[in-house]
Amino acid sequence: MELLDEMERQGIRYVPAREEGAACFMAAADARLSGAPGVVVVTTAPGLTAAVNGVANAFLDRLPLLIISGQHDAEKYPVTIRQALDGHTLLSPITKWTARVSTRVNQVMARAIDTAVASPPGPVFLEIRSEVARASATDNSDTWPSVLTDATDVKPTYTPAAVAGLTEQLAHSSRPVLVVGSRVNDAAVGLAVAHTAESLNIPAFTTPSAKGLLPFDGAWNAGTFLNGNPESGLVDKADLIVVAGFDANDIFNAGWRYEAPVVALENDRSNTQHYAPTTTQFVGDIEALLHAAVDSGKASKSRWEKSDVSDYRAGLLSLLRAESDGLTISGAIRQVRAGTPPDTLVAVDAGFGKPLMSYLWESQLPNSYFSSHGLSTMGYAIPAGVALKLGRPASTVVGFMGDGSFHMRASEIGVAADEGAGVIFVVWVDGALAQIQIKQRRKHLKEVGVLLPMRSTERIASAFGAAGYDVETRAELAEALAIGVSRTDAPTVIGVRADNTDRDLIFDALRG
Ligand SMILES: Cc1ncc(C[n+]2csc(CCOP(=O)(O)OP(=O)(O)O)c2C)c(N)n1
Ligand SMILES: [Mg+2]
Repeated sequence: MELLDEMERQGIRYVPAREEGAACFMAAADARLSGAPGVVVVTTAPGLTAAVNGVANAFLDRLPLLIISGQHDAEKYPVTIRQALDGHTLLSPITKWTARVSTRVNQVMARAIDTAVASPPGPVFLEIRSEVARASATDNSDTWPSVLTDATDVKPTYTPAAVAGLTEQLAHSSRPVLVVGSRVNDAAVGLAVAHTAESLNIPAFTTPSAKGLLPFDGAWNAGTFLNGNPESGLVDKADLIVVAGFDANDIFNAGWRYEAPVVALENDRSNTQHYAPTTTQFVGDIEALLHAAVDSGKASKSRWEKSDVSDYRAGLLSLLRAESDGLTISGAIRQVRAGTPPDTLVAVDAGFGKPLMSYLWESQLPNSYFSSHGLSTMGYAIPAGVALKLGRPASTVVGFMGDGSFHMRASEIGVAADEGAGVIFVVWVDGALAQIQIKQRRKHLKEVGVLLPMRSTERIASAFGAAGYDVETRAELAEALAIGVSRTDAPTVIGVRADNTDRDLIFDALRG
């Protein structure tokens, strides 16, 4: 309470979420959008336990977050029973650092912020005991600045040997592919990858969290690499896989499918996953390394044809039933894309629609596709969508989710309504936890606990202060979407009752 009081005095905007996990999703989305750590303030014990899902999301997606909670006085803590929990032990597996803030507050904050943003970034937990919250700082912010505003990033460089090594790998390959992952969150690296792809005729993919880093209409942009069935049609033919900043936190869990050698380009040495069988790793300035490799002129054009990529992408649309005349989820995704501006930001929930969004949503700008990648938790898209709209009010923001996620998190729509955030939420209303129901069916198990009531989206939305629509046709979707795009200061919720007859076929096509 002392902290909130001081924040108000300092003019720091506090957005009250309805629940702490949602607050963490908001802060993590804001962190990724802005590049600065997100800050979440929660109450002691139950505030921390409720936040756990959101902290785990930031941990697995490597997003910098400060989670600040209160704690009983040091004198009382050992004998307090009610609402006394050891937050450090609770959060230690899902944070980079936990600390008890002392009155050397500037020094502690500097360490906390640096720890949260250092590669790979992640959450830091700060506990402020009551007596510290009431005390004055014993250090001073001139000597101990919490943020080094004049810190200069000296880019790592690459060696001539690295250029020669990468060039040689490319020169010996007749069909390489490129895959860009989430550790490259830098538009310049995306452009260097695209330049390499264009210069040497190499199909280039991004993993879902790196969507938008490659120019979306480039002839060599092969779309999304999810470690799924569809793209194996192309990648199976590759004799070299060059991955840049590849992180396995946002692809299907299936084991690595390919036998071609993997060459990894990394910004630093912090990627220790060994998920893909990497034979060679080059660490340094990926952008400069790729440009130097292309400019060396020693790697010639591959044997891929542009039609290999365009045929693959056209096949994907028919595989995922994106061009059916009726209202399928895939078709609706494409319809929403066509009806929203290029710089639209999206937040995507776990569920049957998530891989469809990964493959089909065309992100036209870097850092415009948000999801709970690593944790893949339900209940993400509403709070993340609200944070994106608050962070970038001039952009259209769309949150996509199943009805299970919607029922889990609907109360956070009230935050969008209260804050005047004109987010559009698209809900796949199918009366089921479909992603689980399909798996039960495939294993010939009983379908237990996977049915939901087909609730009215209009009524749930209006209960939380938003306009809601239930749509069953493409024309109704177009109408509701146009209203949502034009309403910039209040949320709109569109319940899409899609034709799901091909759902099991699509699931098979994705995962095999
Ligand atoms: C918090 C959380 N609980 C459970 C799951 C497991 N899970 C993944 S998808 C899914 C079903 C989602 O249902 P819905 O939101 O209606 O989407 P649908 O698959 O029906 O399109 C479940 C239960 C999860 N990812 N996150
Ligand atoms: Mg559902």
